[in-house]
Amino acid sequence: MKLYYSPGTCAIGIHILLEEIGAPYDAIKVDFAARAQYEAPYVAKNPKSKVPALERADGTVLTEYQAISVWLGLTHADKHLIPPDAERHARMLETMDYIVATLHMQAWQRFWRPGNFIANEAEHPALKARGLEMLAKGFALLDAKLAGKDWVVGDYSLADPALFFVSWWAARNTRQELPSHIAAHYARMNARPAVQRALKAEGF
Ligand SMILES: N[C@@H](CCC(=O)N[C@@H](CS)C(=O)NCC(=O)O)C(=O)O
Repeated sequence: MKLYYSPGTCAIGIHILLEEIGAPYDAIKVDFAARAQYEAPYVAKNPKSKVPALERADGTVLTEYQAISVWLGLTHADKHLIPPDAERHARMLETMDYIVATLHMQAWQRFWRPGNFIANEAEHPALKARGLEMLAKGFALLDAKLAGKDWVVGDYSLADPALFFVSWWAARNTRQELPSHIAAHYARMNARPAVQRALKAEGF
């Protein structure tokens, strides 16, 4: 397998899962500073010009955190990254969708890329502030759900690296104080050897 990533992005979530699974893979850096995601060699791999992308042994490429993580979880069932019961399986997907579709693509996007929403730069500070406000609401919701649990659905699952990357950006990039249960989850994630290996591989 080949993981296409750029350091500091949401691709860290899949990077962590690959380390948890322990199957052989190559991590291939896409140079965002050089805008390599928009150049022909990478566009041929992933026309969406995004990371993460996972190239499998047959040469096909899978994109989107949820699709890649579910595929990894199902093809490495012995690692127990997907809960066996319907309730927790559904709750895991519910949380992943909220993190990816709302916290990442709506809240963080407003903060990182206000120009993707409104061209008028005078409106960007308000848009960025709105992004952080949406994020705070999301963290408060997830914090309440984490009470009394070490991991998102009880046992460690595909949802935990997703929560990690949105928490990581808040803790590292914008120095926000995380609510207590999210902060404890973030500390537990940082203590996992797979997380340390993935961070180190990306230069952190
Ligand atoms: N919904 C996608 C989001 C992927 C995404 O937006 N990745 C960002 C990095 S965090 C990216 O590659 N951005 C490159 C660009 O927009 O130029 C997923 O969950 O995998």
